[in-house]
Amino acid sequence: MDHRAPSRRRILAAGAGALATTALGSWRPAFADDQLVDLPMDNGVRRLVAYPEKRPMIVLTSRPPQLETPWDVFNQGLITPNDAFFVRYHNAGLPGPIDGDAHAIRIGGNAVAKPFSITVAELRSQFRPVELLAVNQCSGNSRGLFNPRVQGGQLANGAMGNARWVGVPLKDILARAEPTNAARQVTFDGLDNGVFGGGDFVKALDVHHAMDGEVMVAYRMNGEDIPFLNGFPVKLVVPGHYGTYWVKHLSDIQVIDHEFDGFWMKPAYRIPDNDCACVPPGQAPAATRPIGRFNVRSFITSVADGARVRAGQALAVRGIAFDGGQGISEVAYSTDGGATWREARLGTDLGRYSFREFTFGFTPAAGTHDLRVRAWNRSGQSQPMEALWNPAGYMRNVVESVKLTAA
Ligand SMILES: Nc1nc2c(c(=O)[nH]1)N[C@H]1C(S)=C(S)[C@@H](COP(=O)(O)O)O[C@H]1N2
Ligand SMILES: [Mo]
Repeated sequence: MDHRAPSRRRILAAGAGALATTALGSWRPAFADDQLVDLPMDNGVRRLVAYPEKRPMIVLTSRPPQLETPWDVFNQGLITPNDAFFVRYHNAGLPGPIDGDAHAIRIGGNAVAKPFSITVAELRSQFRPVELLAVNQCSGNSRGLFNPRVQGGQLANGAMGNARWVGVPLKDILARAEPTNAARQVTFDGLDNGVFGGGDFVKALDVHHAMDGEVMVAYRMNGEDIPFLNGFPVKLVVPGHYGTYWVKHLSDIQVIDHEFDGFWMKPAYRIPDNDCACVPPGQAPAATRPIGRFNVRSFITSVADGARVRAGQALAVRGIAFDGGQGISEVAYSTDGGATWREARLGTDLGRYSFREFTFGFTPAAGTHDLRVRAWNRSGQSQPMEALWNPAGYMRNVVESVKLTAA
């Protein structure tokens, strides 16, 4: 059992009780729906709360806000609405109010000839914008489903989303600073801070990745300003790569002549340095590398695990697949627990970084059925039938099982 849609989830009335206030000024949580959701894991009961600019979302932590997208959103369209897009922060020191035009980004470091500072208003007017549909997914998406369990945010499958990003290629911004031959990496820092001054969230990319023309400083998300909790006014978009690199409230970019080894690059956000990025449960990897591109995933979105349907009646089954940027080339489905497979129909190709829709028809006979989907990308990479394990609970991409009963 890998996920349940809301119809199947136990929706429980929440008891009275206030959450701690957040760093969001005078805002207090409003229990508009007074609902709880029960994710398919032990201790999976979470509160649904509507934060600023957000519909009721699954709360993992409230300080800082960490919000998971309710599963039914993924069946409503291939673009994840801004008010339903997941939220992840490491530190509770969120920025105060930000002027979205006057906010400045500094570009410097010991490997540029001409450091400069630019406001978001100038970024919009002085550079040619690009647009891209791309999935953002947390490295720890689905971590709560690991068996054996691992430490860290106990997420189900809702720490992912697909959005249309508009911004300026990082390459064009960096070029203005004239990187020198010594440039090795580029670091990215945002306005949020550790509460006691430590632990500031800083990430790094190799300079040739930063200059690939796809990495973008985005200022629009689905045709609107980026919601505050998703990084207003500017965030780094790193197509095909895990969310950890998508630095929010971006304020400082440095081109440096060495490999950055700040905490959030080392020891955090590293995976076993082998082909499967996995180790036998309970073991520590011999060597690690920074996490990189998404692996292949696919999900049925139109049928909830545990659903009951009419026997003999045709079902139109639908879902989503994505990968780290090769593009999805095939989705296979099974209605007998993986014994036999057939090819699903792929929907319109919205770009190799986007969710891709798939559909198939199925007329269940009376009894229980175990539906599975498995996707491939254009490099022939796919999903494991048995879940892989690593100590940090990253990159889960096992073939999911959705059980339904027809009567
Ligand atoms: N400034 C800042 N940016 C950040 C983080 C953070 O803690 N601070 N967390 C990262 C992680 S781990 C993820 S998964 C994504 C989540 O992006 P979202 O909150 O917009 O969905 O933001 C990334 N960017
Ligand atoms: Mo993340």
